[in-house]
Amino acid sequence: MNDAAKRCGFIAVLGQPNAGKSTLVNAFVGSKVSIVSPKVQTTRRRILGLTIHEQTQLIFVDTPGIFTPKRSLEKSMVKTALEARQGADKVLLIVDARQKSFEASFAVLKQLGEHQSIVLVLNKIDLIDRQRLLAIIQKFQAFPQISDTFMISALTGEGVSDLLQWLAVRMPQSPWLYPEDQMTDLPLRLWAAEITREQLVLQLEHELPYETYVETETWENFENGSVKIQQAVVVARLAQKGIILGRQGQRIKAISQRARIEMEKHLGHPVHLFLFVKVTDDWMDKPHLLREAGILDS
Ligand SMILES: Nc1nc2c(ncn2[C@@H]2O[C@H](COP(=O)(O)OP(=O)(O)OP(=O)(O)O)[C@@H](O)[C@H]2O)c(=O)[nH]1
Ligand SMILES: [Mg+2]
Repeated sequence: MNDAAKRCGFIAVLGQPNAGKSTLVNAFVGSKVSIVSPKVQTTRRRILGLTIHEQTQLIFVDTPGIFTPKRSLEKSMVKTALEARQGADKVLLIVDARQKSFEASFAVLKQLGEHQSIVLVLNKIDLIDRQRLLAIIQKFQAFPQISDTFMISALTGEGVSDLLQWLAVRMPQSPWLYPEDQMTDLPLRLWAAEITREQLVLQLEHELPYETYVETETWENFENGSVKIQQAVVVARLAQKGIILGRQGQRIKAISQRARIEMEKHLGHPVHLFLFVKVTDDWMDKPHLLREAGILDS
């Protein structure tokens, strides 16, 4: 393709926790680059999802949800989200259209300010009736920074390709910044850690200690194509170890099994996954450990 015809740009994907940001980025990319769960604060770091549409390479920046942070991990997550706007060619604000009150979304809009235009994306329209959508759109009219509004379901895919097409032709002319077949900037070791964390979130639900994170300790590729991955599930207190292990280790076994299947699905070859639990006191208040967990960049 003629380089002069190419386009490439960054699209920041912002919104409250649980709005469906990661589901949407995965839908754009057509693969699970970012983990998804029914719980808030699933995404803890900035993750790029890359896709090509005709002459355009679109670089979606998935972010942690924006909310009022209290703990240091939360503060760094919200900071990461707000910083994703810098240098973005378009900013999408994903809003869960099913919410009863939109006050929290209005607060996010106020926080984002008026200097950068925002594309409002009402998500989860599969869950509400169309009549309500018009009334919701009217509620957002008080914000002049909203340049356009889309209504989508990231889960069913409704409206997603229209939005992709719309974004693609609005990206600046530029050579592509990433190789054509690359889907994310996340190194495989971190991606695999995220896949295991997704299973922890899904299988432990409210029992999962907030502080838990996963670290890939070793990664060995074998000649027959299979891979051996050893990961630590890091918890803050000894008492939390038992929650992760479950009775006779049944829970960690189930987590490991599901995570392995997910990894194999995406990697396309057999995975031997070994999980163990490690206790590290109060890691969330220690910047060097936050950095190790990929939450602080520098
Ligand atoms: N019905 C329906 N559910 C959706 C839709 N989009 C996302 N979800 C669900 O909403 C939940 C949250 O989705 P995520 O993609 O993890 O949300 P997020 O905005 O990335 O959340 P954080 O990372 O915590 O900020 C999951 O259970 C998704 O399956 C949608 O269009 N329709
Ligand atoms: Mg997310």
